Amino acid sequence: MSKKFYITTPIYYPSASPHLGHAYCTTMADIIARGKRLRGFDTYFLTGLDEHGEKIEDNAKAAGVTPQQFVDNVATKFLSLWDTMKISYDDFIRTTQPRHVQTVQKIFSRFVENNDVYLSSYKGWYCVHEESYWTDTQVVGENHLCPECGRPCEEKEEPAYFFRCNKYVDGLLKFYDEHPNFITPVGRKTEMVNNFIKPGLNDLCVTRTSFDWGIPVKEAPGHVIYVWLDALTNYITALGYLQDDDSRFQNYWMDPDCEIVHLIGADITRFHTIYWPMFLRALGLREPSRVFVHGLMMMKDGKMSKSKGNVIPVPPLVERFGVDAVRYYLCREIPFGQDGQFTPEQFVDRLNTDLANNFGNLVNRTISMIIKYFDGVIPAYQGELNALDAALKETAEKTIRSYEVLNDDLKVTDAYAAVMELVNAANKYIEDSAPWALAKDPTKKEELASCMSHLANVIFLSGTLLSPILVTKIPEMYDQLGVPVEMRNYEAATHFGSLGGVTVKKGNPLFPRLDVKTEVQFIVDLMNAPKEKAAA
Ligand code: ME8
Repeated sequence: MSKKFYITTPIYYPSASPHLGHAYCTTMADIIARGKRLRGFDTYFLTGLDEHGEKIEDNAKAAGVTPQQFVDNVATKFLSLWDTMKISYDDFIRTTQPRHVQTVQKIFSRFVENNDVYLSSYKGWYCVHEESYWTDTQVVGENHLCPECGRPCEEKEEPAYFFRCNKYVDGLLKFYDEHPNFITPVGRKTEMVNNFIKPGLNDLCVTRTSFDWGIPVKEAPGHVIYVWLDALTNYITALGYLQDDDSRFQNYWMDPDCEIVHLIGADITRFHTIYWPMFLRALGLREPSRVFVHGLMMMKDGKMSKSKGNVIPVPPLVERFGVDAVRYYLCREIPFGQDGQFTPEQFVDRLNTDLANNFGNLVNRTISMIIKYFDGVIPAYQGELNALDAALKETAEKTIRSYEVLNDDLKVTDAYAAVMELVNAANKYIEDSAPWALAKDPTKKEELASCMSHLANVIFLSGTLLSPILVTKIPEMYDQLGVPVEMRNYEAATHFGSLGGVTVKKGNPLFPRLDVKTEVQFIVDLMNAPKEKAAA
């Protein structure tokens, strides 16, 4: 039976158009999901939108449309971006869908029945932007600024239901201890414990009466369910929890051996690592295996965000450089789990160095040599003839192991860096083996054949390992290398030496070299376009 893997992204607020920051998280989730599918895991990949809450209601009002019209409009932009980025999600949940709304109401009723929530009234500092209440000690300075986004909070009092956090806090700490990998990177766990749990965790306010755009509480007319309770449960409602067909929920969530990973940005760690496990406990359900906190895409002037006006629109970037290049940049340039700064120079440099000079060039050179020396037919693999062959094969096999271990540990950037090291090693192998010299000596025909077959097999392997990122170029590479359709899979590619006797076909370079000056200017213009538009 194949191993199971369930991965999710945050469900984004459709309050504005998506940008490269959103694309970053979803693309990384996609690369991870495709990597698991490639290796035969039973994989399910969920993304979607968090469509309720006061912020959406306010935005819709400002735009002169209903909240539903507003979110329907922004949803098409997200869907179109995921199409552009070739995101292979299995489901796209929107929290306004009846399947979600009805299930959240059932979940809330369970909380009422089990005495996990109680009715009281809430007074606190509310940040509309973060959809969060803060206490007197959490708001910053005299103006009561939101500790998360720095905007002023407003003081509010309203009747509300509260979730009994105290009932679950000890269990949560025990769970952290028993599952040291639950929050990654680990520094984030210390932050949660010291900043939120140790100072004393208040019961969480889980309904609102001050606005309407939310899921109504059946037990209390006038109350809508707090957007974070509504949002977090998407991870189970999308699988069919408490619905007629709950086969996916049973297959993934209820299988203790299924690895469940939530990918999130640091801004929403508190909700995912404190409240979400508590809600699950209250429902008698298992916790996710891991909450992986990825870094933020930064610009020179701070976090890339719509409100800062420093966002990079994705479609023109993809149109110019290709979707594979943008995906590769995101995965390889920003160490997964750390913040990364976008600069046009590094973007162009990364593509030139890794894709054009290193990988693309290896493919090009090898195919040209096979055409020149063997009429285009890849010699059958005969084992390793010399020390150089043996060393290359050993590196290839080591790479497969690292790729699997690093990917399984979500060290995704390192996993792909390891593949690039193999590609580097193959380029160096060409220099060391000097096939042009072997070709001049008729007694070296066998060594020349071995050299070509080693190169073709390293390309077959490294291209396949890169296929979760390079989703359009690897099929092209397979065509150029003459890989039969039935061999375009992980098993064949990791069986070193399986490729031989097939005919290569010279095609266009997979990744043409970019002119640094022209392309940097193109991106700079793209970055300036919104500012110019705003000024006009
Ligand atoms: O918080 N760099 O939605 P949201 C990297 N609806 N990632 C970024 C980013 C950047 N500059 N900007 C945004 C919400 N993100 C809730 C989530 S989940 C049950 C509910 C990514 O639209 C990052 O993953 O504000 C961050 O956590 C998420 O978008 C926040 O999206």
